[in-house]
Amino acid sequence: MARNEIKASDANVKQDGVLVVEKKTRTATARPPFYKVVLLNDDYTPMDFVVFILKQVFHKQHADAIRIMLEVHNRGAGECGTFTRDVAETKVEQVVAAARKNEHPLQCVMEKE
Ligand code: TYC
Repeated sequence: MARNEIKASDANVKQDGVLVVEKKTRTATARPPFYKVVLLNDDYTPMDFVVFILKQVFHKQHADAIRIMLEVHNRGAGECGTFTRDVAETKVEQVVAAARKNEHPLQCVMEKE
């Protein structure tokens, strides 16, 4: 709808023959952008470590952690969750920090939805 078009829901009243349009205030809040956090496969990071990360950082149940780890292993990448930008950045940093501390090459990235 064009910006200045009068909506049926606007409260329209005539005062002295003049149409007065009382615009409804917008109440809907815009959804903040969300980011997918994605784990990438490599040939060296142990499967157990990836499962540990999925449980520790992404709060996955054991069965879900195994399923996501195998998806990454078989397909090359897999989604760990969707978060606001700050939370996604923190998760990526936590994964990469834990991986480097344990000398694993595991990569984790975020993608705008
Ligand atoms: N491909 C790894 C292996 O065979 C396992 C792995 C899974 C690595 C998921 C990274 O994000 C990953 N040990």
